[in-house]
Amino acid sequence: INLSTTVGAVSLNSCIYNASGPKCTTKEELENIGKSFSAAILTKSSTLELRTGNPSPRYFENELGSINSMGLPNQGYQFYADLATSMQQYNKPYFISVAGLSLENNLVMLKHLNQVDNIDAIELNLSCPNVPGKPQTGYDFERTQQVLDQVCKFDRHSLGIKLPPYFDLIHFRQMADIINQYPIKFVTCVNSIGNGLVIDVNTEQVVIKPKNGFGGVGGDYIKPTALANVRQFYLLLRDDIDIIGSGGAKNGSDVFEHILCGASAVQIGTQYMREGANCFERIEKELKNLMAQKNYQSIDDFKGKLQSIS
Ligand code: RRO
Repeated sequence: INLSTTVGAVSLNSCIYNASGPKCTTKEELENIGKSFSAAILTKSSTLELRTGNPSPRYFENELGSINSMGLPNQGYQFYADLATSMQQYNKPYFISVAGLSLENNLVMLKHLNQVDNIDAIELNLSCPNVPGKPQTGYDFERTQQVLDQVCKFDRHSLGIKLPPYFDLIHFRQMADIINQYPIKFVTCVNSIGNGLVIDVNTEQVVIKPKNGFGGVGGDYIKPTALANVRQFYLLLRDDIDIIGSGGAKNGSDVFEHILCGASAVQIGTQYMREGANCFERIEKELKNLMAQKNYQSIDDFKGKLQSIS
């Protein structure tokens, strides 16, 4: 059984890797991903300058998932660029996530990263929900078009975008019509569901400190929304744009569902945070077992082949 796949022009030995966010901020965390079964190394979203992020507690999880308002803590994009050569030792692609606080910042970062070797792709985050006063670009269609107009000029590295979840069929179509105009190589669906609220009944309190408890929701809570977004964009985007699934995948069966909806690869966020880097080997085994039961040899045997009820 072969789990190999592609993310844009980049080849991966397996279709499972880390989502940007959990445990991918420091050199040690990225090395850990390098040593694991993760098919790629994807960094925490980076900004022009180092950020310490929002005050703690800023992450909480329960049996159903997670809520976070990290506020983009990261070492600054240059740190992740400087790691690119040493990350080559792990013989897997190295992806940098970029989440500038302005279009101008994104352009500065992409222009510089364009000159750096050994970066296999950039995932431009258009969907951070947690920086007070900064709207999610992906919910502003006009703004998204302006951003893509500019960022697509820097295309030496494979460029993909990370989208927020959408909930209306018209919005899927509007966003797909915009993306289809640009040389985007992959689209990652989805970021956390923004500005949810998790409450502790005992204390009658919110569970995270920033923004009075409002934060991005991940894990089981969001799997149906993530699958719907993967499916919609798989059906609406150009054939040469790969869909990367992200949202609620914690076992082989969840990854299978994402691929059935059309994902070429699947990222693990909340479950990687919970379990650590051993999750990649476990989930890979589970996916292979499920494929064996179904007599599938490769991802292409079932990718996108979700059936409707006739
Ligand atoms: O750092 C964060 O607060 C954060 C980001 Br940039 C993001 O894209 N998604 C998220 O759930 N948290």
